[in-house]
Amino acid sequence: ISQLVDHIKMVKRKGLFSEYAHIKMEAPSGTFLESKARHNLPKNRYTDVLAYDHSRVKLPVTEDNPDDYINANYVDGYMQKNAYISTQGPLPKTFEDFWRMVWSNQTQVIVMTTKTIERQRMKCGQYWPNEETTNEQFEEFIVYNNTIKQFQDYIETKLILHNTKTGESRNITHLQFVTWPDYGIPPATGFLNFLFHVRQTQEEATQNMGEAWQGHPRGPPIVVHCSAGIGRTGTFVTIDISLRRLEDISTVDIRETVRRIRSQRAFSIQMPDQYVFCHLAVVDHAVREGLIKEVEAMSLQSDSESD
Ligand code: PTR
Ligand code: PTR
Repeated sequence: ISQLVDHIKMVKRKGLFSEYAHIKMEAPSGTFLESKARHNLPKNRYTDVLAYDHSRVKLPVTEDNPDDYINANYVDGYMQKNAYISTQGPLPKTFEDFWRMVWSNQTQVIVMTTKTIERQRMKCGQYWPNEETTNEQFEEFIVYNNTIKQFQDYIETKLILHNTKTGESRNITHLQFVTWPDYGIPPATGFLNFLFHVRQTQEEATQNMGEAWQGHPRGPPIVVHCSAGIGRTGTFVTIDISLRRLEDISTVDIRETVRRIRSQRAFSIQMPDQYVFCHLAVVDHAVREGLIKEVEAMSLQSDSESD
């Protein structure tokens, strides 16, 4: 049976490719004026990956930092406004901005789906101290690395973010998935384990916040980034939203989910294979949880096909 499922998945792939091609053809639904402003250009990792004005994250303005721009957008989750912040891999020039964003959004969990260096190219700056018991200062913030724990496909680092201006410290969990090539797709099982680890961490962190958090019960925005903050980040967010919906009302609508995400973080999901992977991951999860049998998994695949 599993060979048959694989075969059918292969055949369906063509339909999903064309569905994705249609989504990709849609024109952007907003402007990128701040991203394109001359003084902000050096803050973009890629000249062609910009942040919509209408959903961009604005940094708190202070006398030392009069500028509110960072290449990051709020993205809604399943029945949850601003569940995520999708952003590019920080540049040395934007490390401080990144930590200001984490602080001002009360973020507790950072999801990183890239390695800092891939194929000998810098994909993301080393914006956190990556050795246990070391620390690093970024303007008014000191970041301490408390512990590092290795898992098969990812690394969990417990950080403390100290704000020297207010004297407060917060626990931040940094979860880095390390087996996902850019423009490619990750191992499904490893990816799902990672996603559920992220959720568990966010849940615990939100509980621990107690009164300090007054927003949605699922907590403050999770910061998600890869290199550009669109391909792998978009895939992560799509699957998380789709699984929430599946758990709640037993359906998925991956096409609409991707379109909605793209209306907040432009260009989310970069490769046809990533779009297909969203479907495969949902099916894998559903089979694993006994929500559907393998035979039904096939019809789920065909439901999500368009033409
Ligand atoms: N201009 C860049 C390039 O293609 O090199 C844009 C880019 C880079 C787009 C990486 C997507 C990328 O993948 P991800 O969003 O997964 O880091
Ligand atoms: N270097 C990127 C790429 O080739 O994928 C540049 C790029 C980024 C091109 C986004 C197009 C993009 O938009 P869309 O995903 O809507 O095609």
